[in-house]
Amino acid sequence: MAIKNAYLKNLLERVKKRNPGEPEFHQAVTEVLESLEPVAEKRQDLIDAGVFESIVEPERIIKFRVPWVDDNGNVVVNRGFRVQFNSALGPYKGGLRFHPSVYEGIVKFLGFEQIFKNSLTGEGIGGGKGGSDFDPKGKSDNEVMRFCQSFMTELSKYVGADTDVPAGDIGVGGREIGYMFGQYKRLRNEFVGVLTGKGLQWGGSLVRTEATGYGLCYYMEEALRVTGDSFRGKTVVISGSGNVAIYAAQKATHLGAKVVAVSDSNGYVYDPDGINLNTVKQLKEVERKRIKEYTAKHPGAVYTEGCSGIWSVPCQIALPCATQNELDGPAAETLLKNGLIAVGEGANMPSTPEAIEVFQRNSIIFGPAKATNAGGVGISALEMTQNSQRATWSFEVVDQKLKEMMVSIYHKSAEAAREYGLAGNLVAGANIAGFLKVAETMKAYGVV
Ligand code: NDP
Ligand code: 2IT
Repeated sequence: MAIKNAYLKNLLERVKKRNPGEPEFHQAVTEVLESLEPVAEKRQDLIDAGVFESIVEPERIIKFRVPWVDDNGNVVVNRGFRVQFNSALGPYKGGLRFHPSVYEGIVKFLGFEQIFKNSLTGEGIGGGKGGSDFDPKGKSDNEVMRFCQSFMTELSKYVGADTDVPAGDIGVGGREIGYMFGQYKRLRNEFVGVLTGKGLQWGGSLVRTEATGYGLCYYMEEALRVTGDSFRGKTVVISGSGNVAIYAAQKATHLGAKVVAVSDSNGYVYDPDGINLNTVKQLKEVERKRIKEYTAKHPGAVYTEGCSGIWSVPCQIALPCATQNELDGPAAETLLKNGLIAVGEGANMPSTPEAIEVFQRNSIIFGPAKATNAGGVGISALEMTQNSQRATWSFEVVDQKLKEMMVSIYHKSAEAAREYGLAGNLVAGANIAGFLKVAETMKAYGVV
């Protein structure tokens, strides 16, 4: 779908020119501006206020050296980033990704998506993202600790409980958040909610660990429900085997589905009896091993090298929960041939534009990442609220709030799509609903 609106078309060209060599950022901006065409047509006031111009430009980008010493005494230098994209609705909020593929374009695409996602949660949080090209894989706990301490030593100058509140993402879980929180507390002599995803003894919220995966399933269950369907009795394929994938698998199973495949960056396992989540958790959360090892405990399961083959496993519901652009056009066609009815994105931007086109053309229920995976950051915002109040809410209370948030995000998106003449298009609906709240706020602030 090419942009026809002359103003948006020109803006997109300028974004590409101004941010060369950043294809993921171009992809994320293109999708949002395409969705916003009917808004631009109706709302000249937002164009005049400079909102479209401003929203594609980060408020601030911080880029820094992260030196640390490995177990052999060698000095290693990584690169750290924090993109503070938009603070119209509240403190910058978004995860930190530690993965060798991280560079400015990845952090910008994630930070840009985060603006609209965070708006959809209904909480007061702006959009940001950060990370490093550090690879935690194969590193000792001490190496990870030294890296995290060095990373936070620099990052601490720019973040704060009312300024910018990072959290986890790929390669950043409870262990890394602990090392970074400890270092921040030491440097600043302040015990404050500067990070979310903390341990339960030191300010973390119940349900934050489960929130992204559970939230994804709550959104998809609502999307299925309005068509008279549900997860019950469905076969589900989930890519990844990290935080999002594990808890998506757990909730899909609670809801009566059978999850038959999960993956990591090396390959995927297919278990016709249904994936045993205790084994996956033990392998991934405790032993930090490869998914390949799953078959040692479950001889009926089959391991296949190469992660992209997972989409050839027949299923009715596909939940991509690993990384960006992991599900392409041909994979979408294969899923379709094998009886697909719905796709819910747990990862950020996991489907390529070609894949989304295949799903939408064939009336597959397609839940886009910035709506479907918003439960993680949504519960992060509730962690911030609990920290401000020095309160601790029960699992049941937070889980109920998560459910309500995800159902509300689904309906907000569906309603915005209808209002702008794009009924059934949950991608456009999420982009429009997420955008409008930020845009009206930016307009109210004037040119700042
Ligand atoms: P984890 O690090 O816990 O798990 C990531 C999983 O994806 C691992 O199985 C990993 O395999 C796989 N993976 C990562 N990179 C690649 C790659 N390049 N190719 C193939 N597989 C890959 O991260 P999360 O579960 O937290 O994050 C997964 C996705 O969900 C990301 O897109 C993230 O941005 C998104 N997300 C996360 C949220 C959260 O709260 N954690 C919230 C919203 C979105 P391996 O171990 O081999 O690297
Ligand atoms: O992509 C995401 O929304 C996250 N990684 C979670 C961010 C957060 O601040 O909880």
